[in-house]
Amino acid sequence: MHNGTSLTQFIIEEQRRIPGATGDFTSLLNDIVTACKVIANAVSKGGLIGILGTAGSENVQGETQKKLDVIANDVLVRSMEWTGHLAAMASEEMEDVYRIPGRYPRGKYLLLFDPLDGSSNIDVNVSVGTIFSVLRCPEGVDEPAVEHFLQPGTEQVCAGYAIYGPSTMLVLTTGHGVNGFTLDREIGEFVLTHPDMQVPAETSEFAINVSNERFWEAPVQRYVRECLQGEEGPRGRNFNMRWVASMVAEVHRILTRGGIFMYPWDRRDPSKPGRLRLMYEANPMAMIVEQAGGAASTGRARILEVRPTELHQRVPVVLGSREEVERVVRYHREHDRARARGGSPVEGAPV
Ligand code: AFP
Repeated sequence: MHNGTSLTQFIIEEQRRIPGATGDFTSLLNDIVTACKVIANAVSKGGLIGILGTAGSENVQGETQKKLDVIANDVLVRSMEWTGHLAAMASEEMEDVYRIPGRYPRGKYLLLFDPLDGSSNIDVNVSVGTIFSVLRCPEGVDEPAVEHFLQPGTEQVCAGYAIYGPSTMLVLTTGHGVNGFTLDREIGEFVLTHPDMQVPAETSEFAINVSNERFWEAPVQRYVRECLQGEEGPRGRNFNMRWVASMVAEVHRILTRGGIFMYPWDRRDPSKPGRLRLMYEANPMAMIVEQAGGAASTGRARILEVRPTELHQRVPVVLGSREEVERVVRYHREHDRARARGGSPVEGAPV
């Protein structure tokens, strides 16, 4: 028997603080949590039930789908479509908006998710996760379409992720701080283990895929070069580096012990404004990190204020400890000013 606060209890107590709350949102969250438990179960079985490897298909971004990508997407769709809380869903793994079938009641929320982030890690048994974001469906909209999802991240009602690591955790914000819950498998409940998570303001740890270094813009190259120079460089201290290739794992580490995570724009394919997706990766993670006292930027703009134009839009991401993110933003500003004074523009770079 655990002595802590269960996630169910936590959500209900939060609801009681909101005058006039109907319990609709509470039920929605509980349904998401249940879906994450089902995904956690499948992820933990891995090779035992033959679900490792590729599914033999590609998603809308042209990326090879893993069997577990498809399974996790299906679990979320099937767990959420009948509940009556959603008007529509959108996912990394589905090209179009998923409308709630006519046989089920429609609700007032829109759900976006990356069902299994970091799925390239599944076969090597490294942490993966589910990222989700909840928006309100605009009033009077019966048939939600892409345009109704295209709301800036500041409009998110709630954001969270589940991380399937050595333990399964769920980290959640409804705009009043960030709380982390650990799944107690014996009782099947998430229990509050990390109340009021805070990103330390300063850090000496950075996460970026350095193999892309030659394709980055100058401000990112400058930031990383200075970190690598350690005690002998302008930062005057040594830095450590991590790269899991699973954004959920990187953000979770940053929430736990600080750091900065970057997936900046790069020159490999100038038509792509970044690798990570705005609506179901960058926005929910930006809301969580900001709610925990950190910052999240494209390098040139606050992520949560980016006006989305496409469902599967990509965006450069710099997030984590506030002071480090502000430094990277300053390097971009200085670079852009120098460029405006006559330096040569970087072809294709986002402005
Ligand atoms: P997948 O979900 O397709 O595995 O992508 C993971 C991810 O979107 C993000 O979680 C990682 O930070 C990033 O891609 C890793 O990208 P690289 O393989 O280019 O390092």
